Amino acid sequence: MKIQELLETKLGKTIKEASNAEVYYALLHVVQNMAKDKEVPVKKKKIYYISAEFLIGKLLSNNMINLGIYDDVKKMLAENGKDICEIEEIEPEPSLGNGGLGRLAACFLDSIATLGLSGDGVGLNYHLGLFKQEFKDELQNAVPNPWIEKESWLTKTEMSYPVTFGNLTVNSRMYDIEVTGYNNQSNKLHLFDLESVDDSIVKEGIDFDKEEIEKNLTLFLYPDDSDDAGRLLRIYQQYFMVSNGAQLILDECVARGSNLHDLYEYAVIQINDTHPTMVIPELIRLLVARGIQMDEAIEIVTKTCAYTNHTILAEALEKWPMEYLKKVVPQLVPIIEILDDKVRRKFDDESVVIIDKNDVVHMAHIDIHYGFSVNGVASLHTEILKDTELNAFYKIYPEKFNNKTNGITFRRWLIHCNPELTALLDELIGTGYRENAEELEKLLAYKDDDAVIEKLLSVKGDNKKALCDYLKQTQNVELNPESIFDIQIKRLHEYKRQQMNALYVIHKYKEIKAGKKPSTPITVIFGAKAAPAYVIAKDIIHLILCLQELINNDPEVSPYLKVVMIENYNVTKAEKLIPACDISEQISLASKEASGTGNMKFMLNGALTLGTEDGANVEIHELVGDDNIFVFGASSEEVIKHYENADYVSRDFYEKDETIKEAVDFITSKELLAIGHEENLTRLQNELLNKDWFMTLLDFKAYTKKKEEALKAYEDRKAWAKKMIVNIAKAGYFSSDRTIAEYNNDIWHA
Ligand code: NBG
Repeated sequence: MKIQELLETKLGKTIKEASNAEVYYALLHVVQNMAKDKEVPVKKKKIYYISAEFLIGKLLSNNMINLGIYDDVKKMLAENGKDICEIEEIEPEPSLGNGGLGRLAACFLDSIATLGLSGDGVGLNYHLGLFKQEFKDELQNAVPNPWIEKESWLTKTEMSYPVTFGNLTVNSRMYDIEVTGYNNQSNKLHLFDLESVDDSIVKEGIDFDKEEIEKNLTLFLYPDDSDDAGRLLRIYQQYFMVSNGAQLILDECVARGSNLHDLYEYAVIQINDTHPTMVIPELIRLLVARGIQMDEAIEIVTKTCAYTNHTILAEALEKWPMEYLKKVVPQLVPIIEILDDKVRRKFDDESVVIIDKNDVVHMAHIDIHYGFSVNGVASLHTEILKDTELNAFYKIYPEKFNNKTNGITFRRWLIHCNPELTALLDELIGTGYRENAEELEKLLAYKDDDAVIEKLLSVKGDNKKALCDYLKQTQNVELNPESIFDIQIKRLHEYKRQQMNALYVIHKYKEIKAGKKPSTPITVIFGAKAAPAYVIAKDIIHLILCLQELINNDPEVSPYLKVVMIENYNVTKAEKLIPACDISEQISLASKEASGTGNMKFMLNGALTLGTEDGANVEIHELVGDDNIFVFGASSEEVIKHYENADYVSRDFYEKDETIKEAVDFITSKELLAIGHEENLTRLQNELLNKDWFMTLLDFKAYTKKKEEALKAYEDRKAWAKKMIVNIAKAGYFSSDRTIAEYNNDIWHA
């Protein structure tokens, strides 16, 4: 049957007669069934990607692109008076992730299916998601983000497993989401849930009783962990995820013919950061329960599990007090003790133990000793792991360490989000790049073609206009599409240094006030959620919102400079912002951003990077060459030395430099205090002056200088467009299809 007929049968009326919402739900149903028909037949080995986050974004268009029906459906809908973009708007965005780690997991599932590999995701079905960000009184407000509707991409399955926490046993429910591959088969994302979860226990904002495990277990991703109950809840969630995952994996492998002694020939488990680490002792426990000797069980599991590290920030390397584990997962405690004992017998080095002398369990250490692979997510990051952060482990297991530079799926981050650029590429270099991303290099042949340059600039201009319309509609801000769009969108963290960008905005504001006007107006766009318990991060948002209020309402300044903080930044908004960007802000303190993936999305969409030599920026720099990127700031070696010698004193920079002093002082100026709160602004200023752990003031001068250079370069439109071409052409390396092919060749062998 043709899609129109399928839809109309489902609708019970013609498409013309149906509302946009009715068409959306009918399409969802039809597309879901098409995906189910295409599941990858499992041969022997299957990949299990376990992750606390899957930031999958809206699925309708993505699935239609992957199934190869998008263009036809769009046309058919248009013939029936329906606009596909309006239908997309109906879909709620699943709130199952937080940032780069979760979006990476989503891109990886797409690429695993696209490469025709058999591989499923395993995670949790958070009812209220991370949280929804609202701005009120220039402050971030966190409220629940319910996203699950009666009809959705989730399919309730028959699968259920018992999971025991001390003297509480619960029975899970597994929900599945189809994961389509581009022109290929489909896999599944398995999300575990608990039927007793009850969102009515959420009272003020995102507060709820953290001790009612049966009601709160899968309410939120990363519930507040600033108290004991919150930290315990995180362990409950993690164990629930991995125990379900482990039971599912064992059942599936047995069904495929494994005798469990050969588990590693049937399954490979990729542990995405440390949240799923307990899958290791849990699998050992389950294997022993099924009659395998402890030593052999440990060996089997070690051959099955592989670990990806996504950060060197200490706060994110999880360590749980043994006391917590004894409360939540007493059955794992003896196993973790055996794992620790084995390590202690073999290595006389306190820095590699599992249970330290304070009785704290180091989750990453379990992964490294009892997994067969440890990978970082960009070259620089992996080198830092080997040389510094995990050096003691690298010395023991050099063969386990490997790099897998991150990637992004071009289906979502080009074909879907930037149809105009996609059409131009199709016209110029054919469609081969869609499956073989390296073919984007063919674009280099057009570097000196004036007609192509013209078209490329016009595509960018159209995308900027579309963003202006969207922001007018959604946030009621008036932007000038002729201005330079300078965008920084990512989670809010001091190491990512949104505060440095905000200081630049202050600097520019002061210049304009003093009569020095930029020749092309500048629009600085931010988008970021701050963890609700991260006080300084929320203060930075407050500063940006105050600047937005001050600057956009100052008739002397706003024709030349505007500031916009996107409310509730998410995947859907990223899809609108990235194609419209001119300057991509990637300004983390060198050594701190493991990779970054937004940097790759911007490059692919023809934005130029203004960045430090950090994470994957280093590889972008190598690919495009000095002339096509704006690089500044202290190197990772310098930064690491500053930390080692503890010799960075932010106040010295403040006192020695008039520009820095002016910008930092302005945070508590009468202009900003008239808009914002003294408490927040003062606290932020003090942090910069007395601590500045991520060395904002160290790089500030180099940053402003490089930014001015970029703004100047923008004026020569033709030269700028050539740089855009080089960036797009060289982005092929960052396809997640390349990353996944490497995971499969080097780690998974599926
Ligand atoms: C993030 C890093 C990013 C990286 C993504 C994906 C965590 C813990 N880490 O730099 O900060 O791009 O992981 O690897 O979210």
